[in-house]
Amino acid sequence: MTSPIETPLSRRSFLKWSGAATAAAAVGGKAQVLSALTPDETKKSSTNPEYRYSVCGMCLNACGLVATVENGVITKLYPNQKFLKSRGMLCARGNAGIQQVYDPDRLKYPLLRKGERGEGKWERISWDRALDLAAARMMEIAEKHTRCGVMFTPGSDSQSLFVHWFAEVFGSYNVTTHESSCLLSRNRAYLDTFGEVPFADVLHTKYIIIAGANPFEALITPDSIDLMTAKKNGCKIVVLDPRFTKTAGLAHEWHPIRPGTDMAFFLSIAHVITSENLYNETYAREKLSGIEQLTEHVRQYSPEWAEKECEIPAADIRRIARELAAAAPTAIVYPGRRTSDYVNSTQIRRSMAIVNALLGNWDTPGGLLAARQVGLSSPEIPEAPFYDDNPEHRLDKGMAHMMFEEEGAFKHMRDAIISQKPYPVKGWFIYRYNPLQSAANRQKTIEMMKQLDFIVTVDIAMSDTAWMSDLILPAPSVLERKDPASGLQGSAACACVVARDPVIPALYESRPVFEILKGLAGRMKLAEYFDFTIEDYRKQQFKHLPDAERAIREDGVYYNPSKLYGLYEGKIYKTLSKKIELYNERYAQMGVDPLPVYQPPKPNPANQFRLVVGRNAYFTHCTTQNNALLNELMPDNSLWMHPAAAKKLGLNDGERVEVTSKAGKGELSVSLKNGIREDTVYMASGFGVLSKGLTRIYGKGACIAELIEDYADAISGNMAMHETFIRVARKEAV
Ligand SMILES: Nc1nc2c(c(=O)[nH]1)N[C@H]1C(S)=C(S)[C@@H](COP(=O)(O)OP(=O)(O)OC[C@H]3O[C@@H](n4cnc5c(=O)[nH]c(N)nc54)[C@H](O)[C@@H]3O)O[C@H]1N2
Ligand SMILES: Nc1nc2c(c(=O)[nH]1)N[C@H]1C(S)=C(S)[C@@H](COP(=O)(O)OP(=O)(O)OC[C@H]3O[C@@H](n4cnc5c(=O)[nH]c(N)nc54)[C@H](O)[C@@H]3O)O[C@H]1N2
Ligand code: SF4
Ligand SMILES: [Mo]
Repeated sequence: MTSPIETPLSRRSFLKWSGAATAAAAVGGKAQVLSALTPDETKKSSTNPEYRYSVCGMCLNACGLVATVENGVITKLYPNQKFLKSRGMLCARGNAGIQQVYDPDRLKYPLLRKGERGEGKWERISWDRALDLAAARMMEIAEKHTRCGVMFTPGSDSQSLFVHWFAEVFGSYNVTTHESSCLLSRNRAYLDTFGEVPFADVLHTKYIIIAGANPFEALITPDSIDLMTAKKNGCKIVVLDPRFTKTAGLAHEWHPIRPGTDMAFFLSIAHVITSENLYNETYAREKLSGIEQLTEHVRQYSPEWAEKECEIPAADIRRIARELAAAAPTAIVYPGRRTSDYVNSTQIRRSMAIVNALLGNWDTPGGLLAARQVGLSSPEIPEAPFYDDNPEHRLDKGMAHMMFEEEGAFKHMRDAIISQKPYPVKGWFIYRYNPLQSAANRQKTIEMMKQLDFIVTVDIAMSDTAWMSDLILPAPSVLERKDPASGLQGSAACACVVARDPVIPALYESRPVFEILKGLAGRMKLAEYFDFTIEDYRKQQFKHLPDAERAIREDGVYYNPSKLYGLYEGKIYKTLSKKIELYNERYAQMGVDPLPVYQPPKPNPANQFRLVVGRNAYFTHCTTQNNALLNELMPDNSLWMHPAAAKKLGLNDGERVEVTSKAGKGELSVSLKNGIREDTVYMASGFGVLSKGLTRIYGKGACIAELIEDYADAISGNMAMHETFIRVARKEAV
């Protein structure tokens, strides 16, 4: 390929689009970092650099990129300017993706545990031996405990679909994903209101309330970038967050809401809108189900009442409700993303969805839009075998009112494995998932692992979960592999298709999970179910998209132009009432509150703080803390605490403290911040690791997963990570 980055853009506009500008913003303006993002290899001159398209895999956003390859080495990653979903951006983590490839800490060979679990003694073994052993151990478990005796946890990755397929043909329904620690309660709430999980048309909106989300640090493309553009175009941004995040910093208004009380705020907004008749009555009659019940229900939730709960002045709530209604339908309550926060998260998000419904913003410019299909076909695959000795249900069945069958709930699955009820599970296949850092209550995950006879992890790094496994299989980075096509519907404005080809061959002995599963299937008499290549698979996916392969070859991305607004004109909603449900019939039938009923959060016990979690722009969950380029920005984590709260405890900035919850403890230093409520503390995730294979961060900071107690949302089973209170004490005093 000739250089797709040599365009007639001026240097200034190139910088804008290259993401250098965005990266600088994302890393808080630490410009020296940008020079660090250029590896030594770039300095070696090459007369003939090659440019290859790929797609960033440093987080789920999958931004298009162009890699330069010189003498077989990747020397730089540029954003793909034709990739509209990320608006031509590559963030700091995306730039640092190069370090993931060449990180000396990378897993290189299959490793078999020698000593006790977690002791860190490993033997390098051949792939043949590794696959023979994994297949034999999984079959042993299947024979003794049925095929459901092996749990599968595929992470967020474009090859995870093969892990799902493998679990199906192997015969286990015990599959759970990271999603039950992420967004399931939001999905539940919007599906149960609109019949769809929507995308927000941030770019065109005029008024947006962002509650429990932080898109200027927790990057979601294109929302994070579009929010800036919308602001320039006059959009008003209101943020509710107990912390003064970067989003709060760029907003017009920040309200440090009392944690866990968002429902009070939104029910009260609904109170003002209904009691002052600020909604479109014709729209309500035609499209909404339950306007009378809602009006009656929210009568009790006045702004004066809500102020006592959420600590946002009644006058502000009333004003915001009126402003919001005046901007409708070009106004949004941002649906949010990670909603693994409270035990009533689905109902909290329902209260936000209901306000969106009152604004009449569904399917209109600057509102909430339905997902568009990008046109990929599902490949034809043989029917999975049926195993008649299997139990009837998945292990976590019925442990929440309305769990998603595909995702289940890791928290509930773990409880069931610990109790070995209703039936025993003894094996675990883990792909690109690190629950020892990402799931609440690390000690419980360790307790669960003690019940298991065989644990195999496929990862690129020695994560804590790999560290505690019996067999580790090294995976290549996304820049080294061929992936099936993925439809990125994550943005209404630019639904597209991507498909990776290797930028360089896989390093060391790493193997993509597809090859691993094929190897296992062959050893388990299941070869016929994996009798295809990724190339074959892709061909079938593109069956009805004749231009896609060429577009991906030429531009690195394929767009399927289709209608953006008005998709629902003349269509019925996929809900029981066939309308947008303010009042949810199905909930009523199941004994769940059909309209969200406010439940106050648990009060802070004396001298304890509510611990909240949240991201920053340098890190992806628990993956990039050990990345040399990003680690430089934040080498460990600290406890955010308000100076007034610290004063009461006699703590100074930077002092070491011990933090204790009912689940566990840790040690780290205190960072005094005016931008956090006095009753709340926060720390970044991914530190306090068990794994000595993460050499830059081992021994640094405290592990938040150790502290968070394991609660779950009652409706979706999504993990509830903001229900924990912690004690903080000076280290010496303990
Ligand atoms: N405390 C706290 N906990 C949280 C959250 C939080 O904000 N704070 N967020 C929650 C949310 S929203 C989510 S989505 C989950 C995410 O939870 P996880 O999915 O467990 O988190 P990741 O950091 O994405 O970890 C995935 C693993 O994939 C590995 N990996 C990275 N790239 C590759 C690759 O190319 N191939 C392979 N095979 N492995 C790779 C990493 O080394 C890591 O071990 O965490 C949840 N838990
Ligand atoms: N840089 C970066 N970007 C990412 C990711 C990443 O790991 N790193 N991960 C991606 C993924 S998988 C996800 S799910 C998304 C997550 O995207 P978001 O959901 O936007 O991210 P969080 O950081 O979890 O934001 C939650 C915010 O809610 C605040 N909060 C806590 N309690 C309350 C409360 O009771 N009420 C209100 N109103 N606010 C509260 C927290 O302080 C925090 O700022 O980000 C995606 N983008
Ligand atoms: S947001 Fe950043 S890390 Fe995520 S895919 Fe895009 S460039 Fe990569
Ligand atoms: Mo997530």
